[in-house]
Amino acid sequence: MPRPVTVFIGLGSNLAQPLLQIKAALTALSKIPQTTFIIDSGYYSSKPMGPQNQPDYINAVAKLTTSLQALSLLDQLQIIENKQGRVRTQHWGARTLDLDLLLYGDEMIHHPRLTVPHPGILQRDFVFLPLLKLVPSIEIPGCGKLKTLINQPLINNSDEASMNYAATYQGNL
Ligand code: A4P
Ligand code: MG
Repeated sequence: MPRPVTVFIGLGSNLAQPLLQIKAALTALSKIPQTTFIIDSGYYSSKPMGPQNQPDYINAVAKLTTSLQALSLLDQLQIIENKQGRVRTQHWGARTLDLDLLLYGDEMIHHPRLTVPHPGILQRDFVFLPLLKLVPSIEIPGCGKLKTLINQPLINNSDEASMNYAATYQGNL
């Protein structure tokens, strides 16, 4: 059995009772084979990134350890998304559940199905705020300390980052 790897999953929902969707997804994450649920960040509300004619989001980040390979973990995440009624329509459009593999140990993965670290981490406050809440000193492989990176003006001037999604901590609802 390979040594467990610490991973972080980003959760997002803005349809069909988003808070319940996120709660159900956290329960489902805790049942993934060869995987242990460690902690979640609590819930954050945020304005939509992408098309604005969609409801606000609930976001969270979960920390797990797993003995699954990264692609097998992605398979499990997609099974959970599909079970919770995810239909892929518009890019960045409304969804019942989005599960992103943010970090897989200290690995950098470039695969047609999987890019890790997730390329949106630094630009999305609804991802980096919960991540920093869980691990204030967290490092992004290939980049450096997250806390330092999000304060660099170059990164925060990119198109996506020029929007502030105003992620707001809602506690453990
Ligand atoms: N894929 C590659 N790398 C990864 C990864 N690290 N984790 C591939 C998960 N999947 C990864 O994803 C498309 C494909 O990406 C997958 O099949 C997988 O093989 P998708 O979720 O089907 O496609 P998408 O939703 O059109 O794109 P994407 O990039 O996943 O959307 P995002 O970036 O996740 O953004 N606004 C707020 N406030 N909060 C949100 O959570 N989320 C989105 C979706 C838009 N606006 C939002 C939020
Ligand atoms: Mg996604």
